[in-house]
Amino acid sequence: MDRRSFNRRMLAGGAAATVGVTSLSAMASDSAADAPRAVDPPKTAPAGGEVRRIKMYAEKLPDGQLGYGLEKGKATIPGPLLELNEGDTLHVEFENTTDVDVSLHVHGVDYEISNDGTRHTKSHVAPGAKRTYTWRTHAPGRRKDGTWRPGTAGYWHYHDHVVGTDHGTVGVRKGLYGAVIVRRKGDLLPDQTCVVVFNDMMINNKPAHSGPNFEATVGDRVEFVSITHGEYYHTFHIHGHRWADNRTGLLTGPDDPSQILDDKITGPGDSFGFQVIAGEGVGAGAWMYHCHVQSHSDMGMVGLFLVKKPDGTIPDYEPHHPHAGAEKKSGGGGAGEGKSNGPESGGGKSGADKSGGGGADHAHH
Ligand SMILES: [Cu+2]
Repeated sequence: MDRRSFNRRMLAGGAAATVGVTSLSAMASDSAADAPRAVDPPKTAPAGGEVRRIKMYAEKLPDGQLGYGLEKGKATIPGPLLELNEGDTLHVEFENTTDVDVSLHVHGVDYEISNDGTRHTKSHVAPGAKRTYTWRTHAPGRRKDGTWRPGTAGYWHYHDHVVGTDHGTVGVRKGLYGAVIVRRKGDLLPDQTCVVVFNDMMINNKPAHSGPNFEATVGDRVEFVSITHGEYYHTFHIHGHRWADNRTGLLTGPDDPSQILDDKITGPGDSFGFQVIAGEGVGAGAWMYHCHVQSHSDMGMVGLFLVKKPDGTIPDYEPHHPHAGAEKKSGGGGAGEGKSNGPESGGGKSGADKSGGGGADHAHH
């Protein structure tokens, strides 16, 4: 993970306004390694056009769930985070190591029907077999008739479409899903990306009240991708941070009309994403994120965004006795079957869940 901009931008709220070019160059000549530099502009996405090839495996995890992985034996729930830039082409050499038919079906990007990952198009993969799925992306532009064609950029996702039923209902329930991010040239790149999948009454197929947690340091640019699967609607809410309700979650300037949110409703098949500056204006802390449907949060659809101070500490947070309200309650409402099935999933280390098994910190069942 690129930490170069580690806690620099935390100053943006206050000091940066008064730090002009002059004082910056003064600091530069001073070149003390620990001197705060207020403006390291974030890296941005390059123009697309690359042709990339990856291997992907569908695997049965030790606990009986299913996962996608980039290497054999390394499958996770969610599956690997796949990032593309508009114009890129991705060839996914897909191998099914499970004992049932599996597929890879993607949302948002361009593909020919033979790459649909559905049974009726015979684009699924038998046990032990391989297949290459090709996904393409494009930049926005004018069609010949003068109308505007949007680009592929967005927060998308992939999932199985054949395990259990012709809609992959069992495959998705057991963990065969992951995030796809397609960026425009110039989009700001985050320091890390956290993928949060509301799947029935679980988050990333973890047991209730066990996260996942995500760690960052104040000032980090952190990207969240929210995906919803299963039977229920959910609302994604995060404490202490807000985002813009548009494709990147960022305002493009003072006149950008996008609404600012800290809670967004999602239903099965939905995905969206955004970036925040960790702790901006509010500081370090164990900031809760959760589904805001009351019975769902009570039943454990909650995790922590652990924003550390530069010295690594988190105010008012004791990992083994979280104040995060994660104490077990006797599920109200009954608005769901509470399928908090299964033991710890294969990891949830998709792309960026840096906490690894951090959720275990407060896995009180
Ligand atoms: Cu919910």
